[in-house]
Amino acid sequence: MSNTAVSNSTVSNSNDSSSTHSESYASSNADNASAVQESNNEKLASYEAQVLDEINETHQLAFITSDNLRIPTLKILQADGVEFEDAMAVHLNKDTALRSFKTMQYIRILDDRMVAAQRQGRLSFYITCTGEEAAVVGSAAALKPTDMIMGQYREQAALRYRGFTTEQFMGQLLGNEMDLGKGRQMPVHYGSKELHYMTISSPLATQIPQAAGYAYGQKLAGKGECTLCYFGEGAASEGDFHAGLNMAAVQKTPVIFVCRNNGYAISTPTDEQYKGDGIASRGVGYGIKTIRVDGNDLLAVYSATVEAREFAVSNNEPVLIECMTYRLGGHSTSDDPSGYRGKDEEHEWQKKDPIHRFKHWLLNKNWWSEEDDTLLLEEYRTEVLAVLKKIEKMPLQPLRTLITDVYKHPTSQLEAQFDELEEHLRHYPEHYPASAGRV
Ligand SMILES: Cc1ncc(C[n+]2csc(CCOP(=O)(O)OP(=O)(O)O)c2C)c(N)n1
Ligand SMILES: [Mg+2]
Repeated sequence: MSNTAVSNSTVSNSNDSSSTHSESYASSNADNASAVQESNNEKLASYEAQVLDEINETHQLAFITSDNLRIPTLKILQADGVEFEDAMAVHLNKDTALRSFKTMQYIRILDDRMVAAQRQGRLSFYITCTGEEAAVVGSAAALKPTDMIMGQYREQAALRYRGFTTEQFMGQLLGNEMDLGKGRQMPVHYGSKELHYMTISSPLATQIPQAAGYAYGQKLAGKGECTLCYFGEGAASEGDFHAGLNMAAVQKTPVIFVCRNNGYAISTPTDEQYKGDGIASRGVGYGIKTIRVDGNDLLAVYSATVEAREFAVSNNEPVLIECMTYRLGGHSTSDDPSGYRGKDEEHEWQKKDPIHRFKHWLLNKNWWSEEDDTLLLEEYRTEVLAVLKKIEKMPLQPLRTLITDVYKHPTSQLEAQFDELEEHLRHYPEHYPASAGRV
């Protein structure tokens, strides 16, 4: 296979400013996938031989460029939901396939409705997973339920896959008495001890070294569990990304790093974020087993994560999966993408919708029908709207939860501050109507 094919498949991650994330990504196809892999393996082998093997010295001056390492993208499903002819065999059973599909459909509806609720002033803030559902659900579905998940903030679909309820989502979004986090966090900072989903903290990339450390604990515990850590390609510019990957590699900890490369960090496109071959090439740099997959192809993401999990747990080693995808919505409800990207680009990616693609695969297998789909969507829409109406009437958390459950007993300083707070609210009730009424 020619080098052109190799570089075309990954050129979006190169410094070629003439190509966009979407154009270049589309040009990859599975006809050349195995040849690309072969060619890539050869290159890797020769790269290792030349550079990594100390015995193999060179006496000719030669720099290594990013062309020496072009990582292909694993694709199994075409945009119409038909598997590529030469695609690897996929082992996804019907139950997991349907649960994954329903989770994606549910999250799409939840996201749409919550954005609408924010526009109506019923929520203060929201972040959607729209367009990235397969990257999140495909990876979460490959885990054991007791594996830890550490997310960034756009992975609510993984939490739903594990059974987070509509009441729990909305309790958190409204910070009311249904909220497991007791109203202490901004909306979308979900967490569930029961579902092994670490509470989100939005300072970027902090979850990455934490995941390396948590997985180190799992290795010591020896129960065959691992941690899956999500982050965006923008977060991979943080120092914590490098510290976390290096630590996981050196300490040999069973952590699966899943980068959602969705083309943007708020308004910053990937070609202003990095110059090398995406995020995957960095995994190789840290000595981590790495793969790049089509993040809009649930079968590719699932298959890669199954293998990654098996490898991580059997060898106590990290794995990096880079999912090439696209953030179809705004960064958050505070963002308007029309200021920094065109509609044409969005339309191109709408054609690659991960839900549409997987649905057609299910229809072709006769595991799903259009009637099933209509009923399911109607059921979810009704549920989401009914639960929102119910949950938004619930009272907020008692004010005192601000200081309880932090230390075993509130410290005298916290008690003194709380007294001051109550005093303040009594003085200025007009500025704090919701809280003051309950002091
Ligand atoms: C340490 C830190 N710096 C900056 C921010 C502001 N911020 C929030 S999200 C974001 C972009 C992250 O992009 P990416 O990691 O690609 O994730 P995506 O939103 O695309 O899923 C930035 C800069 C932050 N939360 N934390
Ligand atoms: Mg991003």
